[in-house]
Amino acid sequence: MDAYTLVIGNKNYSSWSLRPWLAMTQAGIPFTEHFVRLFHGDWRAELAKVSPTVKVPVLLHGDVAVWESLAILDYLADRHPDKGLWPADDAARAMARSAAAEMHAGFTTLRNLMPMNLRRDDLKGRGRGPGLDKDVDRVTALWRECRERFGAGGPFLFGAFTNADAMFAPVVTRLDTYGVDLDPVCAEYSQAVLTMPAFKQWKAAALEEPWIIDEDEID
Ligand SMILES: N[C@@H](CCC(=O)N[C@@H](CS)C(=O)NCC(=O)O)C(=O)O
Repeated sequence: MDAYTLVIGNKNYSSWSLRPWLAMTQAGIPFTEHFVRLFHGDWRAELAKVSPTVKVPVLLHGDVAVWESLAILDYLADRHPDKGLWPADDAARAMARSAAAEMHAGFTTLRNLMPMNLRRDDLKGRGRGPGLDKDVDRVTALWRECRERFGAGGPFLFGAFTNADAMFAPVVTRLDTYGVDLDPVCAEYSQAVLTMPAFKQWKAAALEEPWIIDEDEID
């Protein structure tokens, strides 16, 4: 079997890179990490050699390149059906995939006003602006619905960890970093993500990174 290489950007900032990295690490799917330091030196030229969009993440697998975080998660779920990356139950899987697609395509205001920054602990109460409440209300309602309908088997949206949690993990960090008050169900869910060993491993590496990027540059 060909080995996987996951091309990622700076762990402090690259919310899209976090998604497949977290899923692969949590699922125990081995991969080699190919780090590209974003917005430094010839990073675009380096990235252009492996990424059709000149963005991260990209999964390289033999002569296959998979880009877009959600497509990478789907590719992994297809190739590793034993890992439960999507819920087995049809209704749960439909909702998990819808929620993941909604995340991939949306929550733009939240993403713009609250860029991921795992190192900063001085941003509580910041990042507010027009349209934020609508995004926060929607994402928290969605998390509550997933938990209430399908979460009985564990602490994640669909009980056990799935790709849906990988997609929302950066939002969990943003609401935490910017000090958004959460209802008990969402607070408990957030803690489940923030304390999972794979996330802690990513965050520890992010805290070691010395580089500072203008957050307006990155999504
Ligand atoms: N829709 C893409 C978004 C990828 C993306 O925007 N990645 C950012 C880093 S988090 C990036 O590569 N930015 C570099 C640039 O836009 O030039 C995905 O889901 O993977």
